[in-house]
Amino acid sequence: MGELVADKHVRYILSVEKKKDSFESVVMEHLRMNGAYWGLTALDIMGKLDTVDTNEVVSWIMSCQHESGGFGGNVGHDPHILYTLSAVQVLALFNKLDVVDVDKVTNYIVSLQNEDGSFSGDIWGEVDTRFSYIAICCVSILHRLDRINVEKAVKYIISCKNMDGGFGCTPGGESHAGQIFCCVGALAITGSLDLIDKDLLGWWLCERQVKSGGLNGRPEKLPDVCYSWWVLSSLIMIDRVHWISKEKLIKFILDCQDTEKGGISDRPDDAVDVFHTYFGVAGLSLLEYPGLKPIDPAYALPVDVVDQIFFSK
Ligand code: GRG
Ligand code: ZN
Repeated sequence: MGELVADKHVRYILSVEKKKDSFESVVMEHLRMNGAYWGLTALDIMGKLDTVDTNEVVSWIMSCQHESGGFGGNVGHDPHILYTLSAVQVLALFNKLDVVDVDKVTNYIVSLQNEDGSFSGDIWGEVDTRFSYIAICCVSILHRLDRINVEKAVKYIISCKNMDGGFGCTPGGESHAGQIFCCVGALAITGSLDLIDKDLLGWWLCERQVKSGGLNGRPEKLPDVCYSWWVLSSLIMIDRVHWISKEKLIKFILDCQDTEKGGISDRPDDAVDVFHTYFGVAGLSLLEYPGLKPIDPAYALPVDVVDQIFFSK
């Protein structure tokens, strides 16, 4: 079996950041904030965050903040809860949360909670359990969980639970591994994991492993490296990770590397991108692959960063 070519992945991530005119950068322009989170978190897990200029990143992030308190995907873009979490996560990576007006960001998140406990993604109102996770994760990092209605938020998430043990994006929505990560992560952060039938959900999740060792996001779908994050983190949070073959999954992820130019793709022989490079490296970290920092399955941040947030006061 091959090895993780970490040095090449570091070089790949840094090169994408520099090549602002490349195809990938143009496509990513509107979600640059998410891209920054993926790339920088991957670098941190590989122990190479010090190759980036902290002040440059922090000042760019702050220039993406809107007067409402939310952050946009890039300078001058409209704020959205998706980018707001990424901005807060990246500031946490650099231990720079003190530059942000915590109450201003919190007020933006609080303004997006609906009467039924759900969260909208922005002023346009789309509701999704992704936004419940993001809101809860974000205010928790900011030590402001008490500012949202946690009881209602949890109740809404539970209303999105299906008979198969999984969760969808809204009540009645089909179970999907991405939404399951969001719901399990939100329940983990709020201390509500006892509301999950762990054996039932664990069964659905471990059935996501296919012959090649990779994981898919729903029955009958193709495996994809990003589910090494969505599925695996969920299995860890409910204590059922021993229900899949770790060795086979490690092999699948390593097979998705571009061992010459660096980067990781969704499945073997596809083109690499920063998103799957992050999820591949994060998945390997969850699998305790040697040489990588451990990552927290609920906050999606390195464990030392989470410890810094909660235990440094
Ligand atoms: C901090 C890690 C982190 C996340 C923030 C944005 C977010 C919260 C969570 C997204 C969860 C989600 C819905 C992930 C799924 C992404 C994905 C690969 C969607 C593709 O779905 P389909 O149905 O693909 O197009 P399949 O694999 O089913 O063919
Ligand atoms: Zn994917």
